[in-house]
Amino acid sequence: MKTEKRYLVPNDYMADPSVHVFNDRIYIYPSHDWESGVAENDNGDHFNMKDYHVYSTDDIMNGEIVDHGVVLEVKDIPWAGRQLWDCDVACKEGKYYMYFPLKDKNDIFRIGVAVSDKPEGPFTPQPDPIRGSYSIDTAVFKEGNDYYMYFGGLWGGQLQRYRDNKALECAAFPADDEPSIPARVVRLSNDMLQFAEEPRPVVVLDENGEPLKSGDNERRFFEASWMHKYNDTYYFSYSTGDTHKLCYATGDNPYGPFTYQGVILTPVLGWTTHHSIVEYKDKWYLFHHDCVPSKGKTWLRSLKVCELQYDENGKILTINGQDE
Ligand code: FUB
Repeated sequence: MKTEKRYLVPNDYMADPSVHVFNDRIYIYPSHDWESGVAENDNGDHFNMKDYHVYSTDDIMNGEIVDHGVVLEVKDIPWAGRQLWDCDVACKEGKYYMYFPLKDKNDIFRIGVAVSDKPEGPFTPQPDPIRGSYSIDTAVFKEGNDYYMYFGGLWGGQLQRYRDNKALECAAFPADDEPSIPARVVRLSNDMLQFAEEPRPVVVLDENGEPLKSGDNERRFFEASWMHKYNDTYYFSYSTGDTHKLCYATGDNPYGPFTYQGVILTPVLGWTTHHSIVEYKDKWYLFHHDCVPSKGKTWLRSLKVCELQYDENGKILTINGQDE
């Protein structure tokens, strides 16, 4: 069955949507693609983003999408080098915390925090990145009074440069028959500005209870973590990167382990695929991006949304990434 989709920001290039409901309204926190002229490479240097916009709506499929303008810029972040990649925002006690990956002056990705009194920003950056932070693609999940950040990404996301939260002398990928490099999850401190503990691996198991292997490119984690809860089950979803799928795995707590379940979205036009899943007014939605409007330019991506359906066993029905 063809899935009806909507392009959300037809007049600009936006990617990596992180979406939350704050004060009964949908808030979209995307990356802001632009034609920077940087050549395409496996490090993702062509994703040379320099600011964020925030969008909001109260009618996802048909309503007005309000652009709240520029809410944070590289030039205002004291420790900045380059490249503002996928951010996310969490709300605690009336304050909004934006978590953003950015390369520091040594070209190492760190995770920064910027704070606002409003979900639409603007956001004021903290003077330094989170202590002990590394890699990219933040996604924050609230459970009771606790907030968990999922993060990490391979290749340009630099996750292969770390083991046990320590930087390696040289980047290292496991052999194909060894467990794949996992995403990370960490509980945030009470003030929301630091990690409360050491980040832990997000282990995804296969049907035999074994961690997915590094050579299992069709299923193993690459980047773009997201967490949502449906019927008391925790759904960890992510991109498989070089095989271009959005997949998911389920577990019974925010730390996992999670068991691989299947594909949410088949490959879109473009190289990257990235998403969030959110419930609004009793329906579930998948927000993602593709490169159809830019005719396949991988660094100029456009935001899209469609409804997401579960079967009676809680399995997500696969959506065709090529549906317009
Ligand atoms: O937007 C830059 C990077 O591309 C993101 O951090 C990845 O998830 C991929 O979408």
